[in-house]
Amino acid sequence: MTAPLAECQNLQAQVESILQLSHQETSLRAQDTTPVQSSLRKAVSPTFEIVFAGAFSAGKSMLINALLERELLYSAEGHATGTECYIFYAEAEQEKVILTFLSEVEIREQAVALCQKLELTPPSNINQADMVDLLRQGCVLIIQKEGGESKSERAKQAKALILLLEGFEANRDRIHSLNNATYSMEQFNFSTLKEAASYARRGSNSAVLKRIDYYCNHPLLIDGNVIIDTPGIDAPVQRDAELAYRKIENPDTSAVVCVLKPASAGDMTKEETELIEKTNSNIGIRDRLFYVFNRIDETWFKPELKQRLDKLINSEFQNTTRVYKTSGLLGFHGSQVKQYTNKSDRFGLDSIFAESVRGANGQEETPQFVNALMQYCALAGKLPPIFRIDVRGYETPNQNYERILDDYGMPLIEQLILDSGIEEFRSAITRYLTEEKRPQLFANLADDLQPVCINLRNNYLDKHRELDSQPREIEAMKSRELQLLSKELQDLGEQFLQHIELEVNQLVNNKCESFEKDFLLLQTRMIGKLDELINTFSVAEAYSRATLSHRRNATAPLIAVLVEALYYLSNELEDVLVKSCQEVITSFFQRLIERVQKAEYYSHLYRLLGNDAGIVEQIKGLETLVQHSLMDAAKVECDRFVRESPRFYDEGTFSIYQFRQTLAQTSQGYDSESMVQAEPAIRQLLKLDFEPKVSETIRKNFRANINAVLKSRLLPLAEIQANDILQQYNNARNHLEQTLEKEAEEKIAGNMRSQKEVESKIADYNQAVCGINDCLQAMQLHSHLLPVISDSDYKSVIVDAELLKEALAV
Ligand SMILES: Nc1nc2c(ncn2[C@@H]2O[C@H](COP(=O)(O)OP(=O)(O)O)[C@@H](O)[C@H]2O)c(=O)[nH]1
Ligand SMILES: [Mg+2]
Repeated sequence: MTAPLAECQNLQAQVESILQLSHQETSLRAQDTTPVQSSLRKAVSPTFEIVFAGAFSAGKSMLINALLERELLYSAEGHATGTECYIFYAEAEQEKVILTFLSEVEIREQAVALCQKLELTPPSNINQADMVDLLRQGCVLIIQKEGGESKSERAKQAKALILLLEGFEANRDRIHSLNNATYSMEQFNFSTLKEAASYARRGSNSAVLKRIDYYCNHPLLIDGNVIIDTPGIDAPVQRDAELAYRKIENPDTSAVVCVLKPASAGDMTKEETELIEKTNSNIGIRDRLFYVFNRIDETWFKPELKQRLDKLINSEFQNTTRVYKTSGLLGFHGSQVKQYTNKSDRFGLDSIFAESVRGANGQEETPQFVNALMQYCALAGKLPPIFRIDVRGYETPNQNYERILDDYGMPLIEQLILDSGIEEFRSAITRYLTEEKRPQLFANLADDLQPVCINLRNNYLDKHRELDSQPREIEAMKSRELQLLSKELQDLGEQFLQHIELEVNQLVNNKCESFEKDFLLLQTRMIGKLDELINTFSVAEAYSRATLSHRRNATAPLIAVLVEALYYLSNELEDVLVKSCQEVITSFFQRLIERVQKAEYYSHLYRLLGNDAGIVEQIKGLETLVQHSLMDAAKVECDRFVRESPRFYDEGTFSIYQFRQTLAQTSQGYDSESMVQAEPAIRQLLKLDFEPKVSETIRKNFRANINAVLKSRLLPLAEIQANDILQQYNNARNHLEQTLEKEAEEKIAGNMRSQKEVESKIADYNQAVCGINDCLQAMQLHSHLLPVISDSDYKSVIVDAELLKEALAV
């Protein structure tokens, strides 16, 4: 494995320290750093996962075999298996395989799904031999009827079901009912990767394997490269297809090889388009995408397919250079024939193809490769003229194969390999993995870091400059503060005025909750008092007061009793209104003073003057005035209660009716007795008279009075006071002179501290950036370097001062 460059060993910590510095700056918090995090992960990750994805039978597994020039993966016509294969690097003597099986439940699910497709009765229990046998027979029948196991989709599915059932039977003791059992190669007594791979490649075994991990000695896998073979994106078992998509969307996936089928189908399928869209949206993958149009051999003898493919590539894939056209089948087997066969084993018919040659009834079958090669040889114009090949109709394909290879030998195979496009694909992916990958991952990281660094750098420089522009001398700082003083005083006065205006406005518009609560209490008290007065009103007492003031008379009229009552009620109510009003106003001013004292201008004023310029005192003085003026208003208001309601005696009102009734009652005799007996009627009469008057006062008149008084008193006061504050310039100046010295000292010290902080952050930043740049330079990525902050970017003032000192000293 290539050792990571020494210069890049601290890369992760350095990048993280840049991110941390960036997070510390409030102004940069909104910046999205997820791209940096994701590209950092890729750059430092020990593994680089290359996922092969595509439709089933596109030739993914074959392509991987061809890439590694080894028969590792199961590749066959027909049913798509859900096996996921990982191929990791291993030293030659440490090659191994780890096998993970499907659970019995998963196998049954697949069996049921296939039965449904084939319209066979699904097995209730796949452990029951007779039931399984019956199914197998059903499948054999289907295959016969279709004319062979690869003759139709239905035949292929029947074959798949047979393989699944066989695989289950053969591996019964290794398969667990619910969980996925995992075995090492040794547990199977395999001693080489080859043996284990050929076990896994057997169709029936492959059908029941969930995942295979190969550890394989191949230079392509060095440097953490992991090749992953996924089930087809169009796998009939939903879960298998999802597995493939999930792998593509996984952030750990670093590159994707899309193995596409249009060379044999003419067009991209819906799933293939979806695959390309999904890879494009994974930021872990970026442009690390390879498009392989496999099965290119099929276009050689179908010009229409070739045309459609060329058109597709020219229209949809013109933005990428990573487009390859391959024939995995010819490339892989060609290289196997070239490496491992010769005339003595009939160019593989007796060795590498022996298994597929061996027919059921002693007759030889034709391997897929032989058929494909014959087709290739028969192509007019495809081969250079030195190959004058004669494919004879009277010989079997295998005989033709043996003879042709005998005649033309390896040059023909080499031409085939060249035409298969496999070498070109292999060298492109090898170049990418060994030369381009690392630098590209680091370049991506650098590019993602660039904006973060630029922002951070600008932020530090701005802060430093801002602090630099602050005065450094106490005298300078003082004079700056004093310059601002007059404006500050003006602003504070203005703020006070605005505050008072706001308070008044809220009060007038019934928006001050506390005041509304207080006023409601005043209203309830008045209404309560009126009720109490009427309910306890004594006619006897009023009568005796009336006769007392007319000594010559022994009797008094009803009107006299009523007059006494009017005075009595009015005066009692006045006491309540005056007292309640006092309370309302007291608490209003208390609140106002509290709010003023809490306001920012108030403490600011204190800092400038050492006092509040008399604000609170003025407000308190105003309170007394307001109290007096509202007390007078309350008295006037209640004094008017003495008069009857203007409509009281109007014809047709209930009050005049009540009055006549009462009069009729009191006229029964001339002693006090008749009067006292009419007490309820008199109380009723008083109620009729007073209720509207009191209501008018507390609901309308008096509230309007309060509003008017407060408004007309408070606003002028605030204006005068605002002006007063402005006039405090000399006082403020005197006061500030004393306090500023200390404040300036603190402020300068604070600025120095902040500046030191910024400088120390700049140092941290530079350290990280220099480290990263060393790494980038070691990777030859000179055009991706990140910006450092040099002394001259921010230290100019200090440096000048020092130079000056030195110059003076000389
Ligand atoms: N004609 C032709 N057949 C191929 C090619 N590549 C693979 N195949 C055949 O297609 C079938 C499916 O291949 P496989 O590698 O299992 O496809 P996968 O499902 O994508 O893994 C097998 O029978 C292969 O021999 C190719 O380039 N040309
Ligand atoms: Mg496959």
